[in-house]
Amino acid sequence: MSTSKQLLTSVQVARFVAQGFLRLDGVVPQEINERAVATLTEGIPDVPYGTPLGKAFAQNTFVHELLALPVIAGAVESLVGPEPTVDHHAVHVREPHEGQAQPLHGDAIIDVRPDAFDIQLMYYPHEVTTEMGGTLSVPGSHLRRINETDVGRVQNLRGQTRLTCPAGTVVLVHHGIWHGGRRNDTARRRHMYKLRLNPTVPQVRLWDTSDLHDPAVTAELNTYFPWYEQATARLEIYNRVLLWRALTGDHSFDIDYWVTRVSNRPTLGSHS
Ligand SMILES: O=C(O)CCC(=O)C(=O)O
Repeated sequence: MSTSKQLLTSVQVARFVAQGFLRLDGVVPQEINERAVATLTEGIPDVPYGTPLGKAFAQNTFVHELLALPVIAGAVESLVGPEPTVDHHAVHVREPHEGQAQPLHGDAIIDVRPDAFDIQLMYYPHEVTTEMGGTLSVPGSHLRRINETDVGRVQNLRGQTRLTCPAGTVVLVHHGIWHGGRRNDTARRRHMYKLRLNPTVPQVRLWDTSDLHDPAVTAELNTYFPWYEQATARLEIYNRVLLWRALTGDHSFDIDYWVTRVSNRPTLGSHS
């Protein structure tokens, strides 16, 4: 197994910008999964806000080993850069036959940062089946600003996904993604470990940019999701262009001229 970080490609980062998540199925070895389930069952100590990631978890902990996996280390660095800080972490449990689902929500108040984002690492150390209350999320929702559970009255949206996955799956999500734990209809507890990371460097070209000009990048950024309204969908693309400009430093990047048109502000004398 390679021990060097596996950075994401531009196409993968563009997909993250469009969809709001990156899914890595079954990437964590079973030995770490088993230790994780035992630790999550016992409970985990708090980590103070702002602790550097490199200092937050002792070497013999499952979190340290999880984050050292080249595929995870590379994906995290590609999105938030080296040495992010820990915002918080938590164990999320869907109890057996709990009888209810969590309302759809975003994990923070409206966050207006146009050129930065946090990631949340969601780790499922055991298999999650359809009946077990996998996390529901709404692809392409992360740039539609909402205030925590104010979106909870929305029950179902076309294109939403309810996670089922093999043991050892990690999903990295943009902090704005709409999500919620589903009802667990089995007799088994469903665990998920979540870690929010804050960048400490500008999030500019942190990934492997060798494919930056691949037409597949624009195709990813131009993806529509079935729950979008016909007109408002364009705002999603517009917001992705703004984010892509920030992430690449290329302020001429556009799709269908939308950002260029809206930012056109000629000043007096500009033709003199
Ligand atoms: O348990 C889950 O699947 C999701 C829980 C979660 O992410 C939350 O409460 O913010």
